[in-house]
Amino acid sequence: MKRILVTGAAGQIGSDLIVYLRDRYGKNNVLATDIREPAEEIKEEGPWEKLDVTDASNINRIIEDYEIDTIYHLAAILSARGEKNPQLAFKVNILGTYNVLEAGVKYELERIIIPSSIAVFGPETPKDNTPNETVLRPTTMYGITKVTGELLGNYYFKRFGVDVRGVRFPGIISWKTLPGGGTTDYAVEMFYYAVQGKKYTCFLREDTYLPMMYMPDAIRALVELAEAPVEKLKHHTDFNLSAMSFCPKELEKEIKKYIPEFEVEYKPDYRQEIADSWPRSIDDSAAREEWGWKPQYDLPLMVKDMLHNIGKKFGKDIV
Ligand code: AKB
Repeated sequence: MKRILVTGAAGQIGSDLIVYLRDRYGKNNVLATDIREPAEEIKEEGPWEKLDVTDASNINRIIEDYEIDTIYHLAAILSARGEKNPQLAFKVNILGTYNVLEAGVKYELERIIIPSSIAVFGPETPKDNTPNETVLRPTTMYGITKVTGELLGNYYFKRFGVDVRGVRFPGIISWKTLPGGGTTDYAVEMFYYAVQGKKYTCFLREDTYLPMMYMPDAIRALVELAEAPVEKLKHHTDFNLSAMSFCPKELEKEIKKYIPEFEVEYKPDYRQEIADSWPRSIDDSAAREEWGWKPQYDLPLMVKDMLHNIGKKFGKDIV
């Protein structure tokens, strides 16, 4: 029986992952933890504990109390927030990951899943169809911490036999919980403005292509990788992952098919430089070959589902 600890459970990915894992492994077998209070639904439907991942003794206490054998370590400071406070990003992302990996050794955990990001790439990386093995010289603190996390995870696998796995997520789009502090956040914000009949000011240029993924694919990717037989994996912590690539203008046009009066203006800020340092599209053939990865959502399908669900949140029947 799996006993799973999820860090960062109140965040964008965590709040969807918790529901999925509790359905799959049983409500009481999935412990939600975060430094912030999660949504009521997460607290009511299963166990939850406050956890600061920079505090190793609290991680260890929780693993012992709940007899944890698997960790999904999501707690992290993302790219844009990380540029506002690089010291905090370093502390949370590097120390948090180190504490989780050390706990993996101490408690002989069965598996640790640590998402990485397209932020591991930098301006010198090929921009189109970016290969799995390529130049990793990020220019953001977030990217630097994610490269470190990938390398540490591979090291702990080889050196201590801890089964650490991870994917390089593109921008994740979802309707349940807003993302916080990322460069790809515009792709979620745009929907909320459109549905509420408000004009949106986009912080990226209209032609900025970035790799993106819809949340149901992202959750499935994490769990499919977590459950893949280890002998099939040549990579461990650093799988490229792809689903769709679009620019803000294309997203605006797709939303306008349902909400024609929607207006967007483009005023790039400091996040443009971050976006310009990342790939436009990703080659994910290693994930496809080694554990059968295949996305289900493209841009039109994602937009339809997002507008349906965000519409419902605001009592509007858009799709
Ligand atoms: C961010 O924009 O920082 C994240 C990411 C791509 O990892 N969404």
